Amino acid sequence: MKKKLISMLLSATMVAALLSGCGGASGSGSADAKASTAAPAADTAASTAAPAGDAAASTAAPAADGAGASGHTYAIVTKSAGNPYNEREAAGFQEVIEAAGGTCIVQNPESATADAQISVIQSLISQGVDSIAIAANDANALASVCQEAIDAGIKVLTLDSDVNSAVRATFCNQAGVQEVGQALVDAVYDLTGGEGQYAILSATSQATNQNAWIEAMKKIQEGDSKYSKLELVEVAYGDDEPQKSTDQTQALLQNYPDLKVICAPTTVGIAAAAKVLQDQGSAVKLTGLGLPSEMAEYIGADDKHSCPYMFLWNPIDLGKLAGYASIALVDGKMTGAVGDSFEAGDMELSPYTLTELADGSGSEVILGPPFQFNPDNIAEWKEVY
Ligand code: RAM
Repeated sequence: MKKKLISMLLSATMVAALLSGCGGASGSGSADAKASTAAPAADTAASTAAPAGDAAASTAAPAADGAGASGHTYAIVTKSAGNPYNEREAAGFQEVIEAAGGTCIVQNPESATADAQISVIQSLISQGVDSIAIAANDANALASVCQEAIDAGIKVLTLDSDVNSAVRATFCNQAGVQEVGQALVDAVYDLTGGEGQYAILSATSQATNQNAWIEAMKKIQEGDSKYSKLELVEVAYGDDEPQKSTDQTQALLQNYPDLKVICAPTTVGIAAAAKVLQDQGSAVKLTGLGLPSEMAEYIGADDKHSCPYMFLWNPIDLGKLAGYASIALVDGKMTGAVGDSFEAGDMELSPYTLTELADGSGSEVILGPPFQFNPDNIAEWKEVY
């Protein structure tokens, strides 16, 4: 236990160091890069669903196989700036690229829109980077700029939120869409007592990942009479902006006096909603996808806490996975075809194999299952991410 705590503190320090070296756009040539290359390669305590790992073994694990990364430039484009989830994702990516001797460019667009990403991607194409990993704000609006990048010889992949699968090699998916949808519907079922009104507070209306999870929730609900007494009254959009998410939460409370639960499948939305509900002493309960470090004060089983439990995965590991996938694509060790596999250093499930998307249109690689955070484990995990 002691070892685990030390390891988590190390991990938290590592993330802090990485975040401080990971501004709007950072090349690894800067002094900032030292912070991340000096950090330990990995840490089991920060791994997805394994709070009880033996940390000593993993901190001693070797860094990424750096062959081929040196001399190459790998970019990551997050959904938007100012979102701590995105910062952790980029930190994991940067750690892997720099440990392998590559140059990392982190781009956080000003807002969570396709337009903001298009101009950033166009500039990366002009710079002649070797790969671009994108957390997409829109599946289709980014298609032509992704094609432009591919035509320029750049490897394009996605993480967190996909584009149309025709215009990227593969998608680093944080968890199976069906698994996330099922976890959320079951949480809503549990917290409503199996019947009554609930609302969803999402990110942007175009976000591929949130839309896929919401679609999965609706299908699961429609397909099983167990859920027939649940009523989804509205899907509201807070655009992954704290203020808009706060306003949308207040509007939901006002418009639906019988509302029992809000489900927010976005770390920004859930944190904003948690504060509104807890400050107001509302009886409406909250669940969804949240960062433990932002949600710890709202998680609890009693009436004083707005969120009994929620889910997520390790965003640092998701960034790391995309880093390793980028290196493998640039090295020519994989093309993104279903069945391709790639080494991911000391990550728990390495080597990872690309599997087929549910609709058969392309490949994805899944980080792991969603993990539940509750009053029993939140104190431990809020230190990690
Ligand atoms: C927000 C973003 C991100 C999503 C998480 C759960 O930070 O919308 O894309 O994966 O929430």
